[in-house]
Amino acid sequence: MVFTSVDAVDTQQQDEPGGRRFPANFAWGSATAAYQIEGAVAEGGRTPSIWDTFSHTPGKVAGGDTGDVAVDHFHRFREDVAIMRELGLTTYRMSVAWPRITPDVGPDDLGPVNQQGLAFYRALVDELVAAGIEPAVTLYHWDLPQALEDAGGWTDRRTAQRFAEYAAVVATALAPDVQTFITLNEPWCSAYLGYASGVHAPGRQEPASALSAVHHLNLAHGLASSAIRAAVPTARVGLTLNLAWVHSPAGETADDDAVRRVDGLQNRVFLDPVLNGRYPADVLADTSEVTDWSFVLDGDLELVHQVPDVLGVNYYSPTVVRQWDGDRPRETADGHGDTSATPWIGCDGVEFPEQPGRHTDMGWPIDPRGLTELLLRLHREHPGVDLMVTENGAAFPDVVAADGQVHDQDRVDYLRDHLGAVLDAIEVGAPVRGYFLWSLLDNFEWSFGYSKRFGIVHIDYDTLVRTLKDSAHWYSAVVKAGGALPADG
Ligand code: GCO
Repeated sequence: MVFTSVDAVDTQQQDEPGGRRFPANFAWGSATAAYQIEGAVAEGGRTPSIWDTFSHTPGKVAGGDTGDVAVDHFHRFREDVAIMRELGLTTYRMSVAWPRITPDVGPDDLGPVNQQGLAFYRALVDELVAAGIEPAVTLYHWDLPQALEDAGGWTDRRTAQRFAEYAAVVATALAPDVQTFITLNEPWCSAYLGYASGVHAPGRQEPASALSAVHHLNLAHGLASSAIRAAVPTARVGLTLNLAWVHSPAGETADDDAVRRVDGLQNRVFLDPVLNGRYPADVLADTSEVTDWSFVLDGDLELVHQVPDVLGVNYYSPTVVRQWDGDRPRETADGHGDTSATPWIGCDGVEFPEQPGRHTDMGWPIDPRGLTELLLRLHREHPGVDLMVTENGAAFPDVVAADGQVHDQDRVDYLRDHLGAVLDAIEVGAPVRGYFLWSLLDNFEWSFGYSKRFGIVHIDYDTLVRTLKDSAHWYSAVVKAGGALPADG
């Protein structure tokens, strides 16, 4: 299948006139997530997730938006697959909504498997395969069944055990058409935004709970990896992390401690246990006033230590930090929303300064170098682990122009520059196997609701009409040219 067939980088292929080219068999896709696009929240036997509860809580999501209808992908998936086929995409990263599969799950019992829920994903996978598009399935993109949150959510290790059982059910049902199963998407967000800053579901502001969630999410990855490998020995198991390229504006040694703390909390607290079977000692020390980490039980690290066959990297923006001098108001431009509670546990001396230069509609600075740096770091520190860019993209305030088109040149520029950054990493040996653009469609952008547009396909939220943006045409041209990157926009 496409993810496994890139053996070596053929640097001879870079001699396109004025341009550069990706390796043959590089996987070209787009990514979405269930709650952000499906809608139909009460259909097909689905029960509520934490995002249903959160989005229906006044004041949590911009504009009072919810995922009740989203972009109605549940009913329009054939149209959406047809768009991907027209674009020439070779792969698609989608997620499965856990409450569709085991709607009656409780902390001690997975409950019956909902065949209607499985049938929806089966039909979607069949449609993709018929279109020549290889699905990669994320098992957890944040829609935890509400009943599990009511019993403690990710602060309770039983959630990790039930997750592993659910993962095996999905893998068994969708293999062999699906060969790549990504356990978790961005556990950083689930833990810190969900349980510390509270800007994401379930909206708790409890730092100790957030660190407990970090461990139980790591445990969930480990247990689910083992369960999937036992159920489907041929499966490729992945893990997607939103890793950060952390650096200080001037590279001053005075900022080294700030860089170390943020790198620990964002990157190493996930990478080290999963890839090396241990927690970083400095992170345990940095957070010792918040928790003694006694939720890590004997034997847990052996369970967590499941090296993924493919490590997914989600990259949008660099993370620039500085040591705060304590004399002036601390800058908090970390790109994760304003809140009275910080997601940065144990980072009291750190500030996140505003960045000069171009920003996306999320207010995120644009700097493609971070993507190259991240891929090279992973290659250097964890050689032998295949990499994929499982998300990369940008929000801009797109409008349909008088000619009926969406001229999103900002997004084209962003994509061209970031694909160039991926190529920079590949050319010096990073084993990057594919790229998934975030996102195929405009969609429910979590606490920002529908106010931020990440799609290469525009959605009219009144009519749900889909319109290909200029960026969709541009990306399609790159894919259809076999990964030839034009020198200009
Ligand atoms: C995340 C998620 C996506 C987002 C995207 C843009 O990173 O938050 O994986 O669901 O929509 O990243 O913020």
